[in-house]
Amino acid sequence: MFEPRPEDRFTFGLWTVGNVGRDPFGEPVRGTLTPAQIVQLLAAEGAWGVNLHDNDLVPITATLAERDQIVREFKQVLVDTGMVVPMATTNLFSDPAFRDGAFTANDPAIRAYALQKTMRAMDLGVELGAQVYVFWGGREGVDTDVAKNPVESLKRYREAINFLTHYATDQGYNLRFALEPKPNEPRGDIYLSTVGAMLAFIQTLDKPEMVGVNPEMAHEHMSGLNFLHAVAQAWDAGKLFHIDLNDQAGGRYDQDFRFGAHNPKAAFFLVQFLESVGYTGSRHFDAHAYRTADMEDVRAFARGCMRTYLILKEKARQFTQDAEIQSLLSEIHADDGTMAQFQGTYSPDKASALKAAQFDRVALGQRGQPYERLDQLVIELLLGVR
Ligand code: GCO
Ligand code: MN
Ligand code: MN
Repeated sequence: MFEPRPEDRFTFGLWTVGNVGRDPFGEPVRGTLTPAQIVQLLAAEGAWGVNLHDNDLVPITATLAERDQIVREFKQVLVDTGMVVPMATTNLFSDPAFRDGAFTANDPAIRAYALQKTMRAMDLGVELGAQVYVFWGGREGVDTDVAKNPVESLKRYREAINFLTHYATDQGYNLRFALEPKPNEPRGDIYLSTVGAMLAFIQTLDKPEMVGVNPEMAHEHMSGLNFLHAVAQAWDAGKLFHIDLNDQAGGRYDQDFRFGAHNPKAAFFLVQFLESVGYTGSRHFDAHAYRTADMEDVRAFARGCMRTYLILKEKARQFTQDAEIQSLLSEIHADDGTMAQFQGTYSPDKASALKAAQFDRVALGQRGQPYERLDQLVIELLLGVR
């Protein structure tokens, strides 16, 4: 039970299990794995696919000939392991050239270089089969607002995404863009910091239909926000093109914990949501093992992400089968239909009828809701005693 299968659509970034455990205070604790070794490890643990930044596979210093050979060999590894690459992205944050950002950098040459690098990385992603292209603006921000005008930055960001949607269309690529918000780290403040901000920005683009979001659990939690609500709004807008699953305690550094490691209850409601609405995209884990992990523990980390998802999916199924939970839910959602005359689409008649209606406000205010009982049932379900 809880063995991952390809239809579960579990993916990891090359950079996740490949994380060597460097942090601002310490050197790497694990050796570097080659992309081939990472793909083999993930395939052995039951993942469906692997995602990558251009430079996770092709070093930034590689010549065109080296690039082609690396890609050829990597494609063979994919064939050998049966793994797919559903998503690709650009590293626009590691190289010193991007110290002031990429699309929003003040230096026009850096903005142009960032566009060039992204077009090449899109070519690479498409060559590997990617259909989703992620944009995480890790350094698209400031450490001090004296550096950039925030409106000008949005204009630059918009211009870059527009340019790239036109490029993808011109090339005939079957690619959808997924913009990934984050509030901070590695910049003091990153532009378009939340899913809500990103959704509003998308509507200002030339080709909004091509662009959606890649919400990340840790990123919304870093802002103290409810990830489920962010995902639900993206879904409602038809913009949930991808998702980054991990975990994060509020008020901490950027932790990228194993999915469900910190807040299994929030993870449960998220899995329940994704499964019940019929989300068909990747379940992508953007997390990494604790710095204390050795390679065996890194495998345990990868297995743990997928197992927790599947366990929570099973809990979501039990939730729908649990008579007590379901009867409380029908009590909560009861509707005798008498209010329907006042609700739904506006009409002048409805509005006058509603204005004239009598409500017993005091009685309405006396009615409670059994959310304590219901929530405790959820807790007991999650704790395994139901
Ligand atoms: C982070 C981000 C990244 C992106 C990745 C793919 O906090 O570092 O979540 O891991 O998701 O660059 O775009
Ligand atoms: Mn992140
Ligand atoms: Mn991410």
